[in-house]
Amino acid sequence: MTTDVTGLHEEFDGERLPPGQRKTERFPVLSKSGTPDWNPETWKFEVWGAVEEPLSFSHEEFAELDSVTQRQDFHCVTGWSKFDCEFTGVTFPHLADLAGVEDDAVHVMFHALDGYTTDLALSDCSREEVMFVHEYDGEPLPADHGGPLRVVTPHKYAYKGAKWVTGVEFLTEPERGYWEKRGYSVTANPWAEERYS
Ligand SMILES: Nc1nc2c(c(=O)[nH]1)N[C@H]1C(S)=C(S)[C@@H](COP(=O)(O)O)O[C@H]1N2
Ligand SMILES: [Mo]
Repeated sequence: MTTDVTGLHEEFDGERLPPGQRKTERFPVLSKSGTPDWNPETWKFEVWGAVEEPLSFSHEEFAELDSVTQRQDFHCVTGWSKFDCEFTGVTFPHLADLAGVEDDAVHVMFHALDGYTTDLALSDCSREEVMFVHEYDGEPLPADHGGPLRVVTPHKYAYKGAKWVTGVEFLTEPERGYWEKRGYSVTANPWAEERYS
């Protein structure tokens, strides 16, 4: 079953195509550096910080978590949007429940294999459409698009979705990620054109 969340722009009082974006049929690849190698034997995904139960999953263990499939739009801050991506993965709220988020957690940092980081308020992550994705259009997520595992954030510009994600850190005070340190918006709402801060 596929849940269609391409209508979420209504919540932000915007059109499906956010202002200043153009629609592309391709799925461009955008990375700060190249596509990192990963080893299925040693790959780990970890949850730590302000949680009751820090978690660590092998690739096999992560694959056993409950997955859902959603149809989502994807908005890159450089100006392209791709509609109707089918992503399969584990929702952020499900993973947060497994770890038990502490009451004083307010912010989240995502960590990735290429050294990329990105930060987002916990309230912006606690949504069913924020997912840890391992399949795209029914196939294993291609390495260029962040395989084996990436985050997607259809209500935010796509730099909030860490490719090659290896961990989630729950923070009691906001910290800044890779692009956020370089002047990109922390909140990144495409319908308010929050590109820079
Ligand atoms: N680990 C990592 N994740 C990343 C990036 C990156 O450089 N490294 N780039 C971000 C940016 S700016 C965008 S637009 C999307 C691009 O995803 P795509 O290459 O699948 O289109 O990934 C985001 N996640
Ligand atoms: Mo981007």
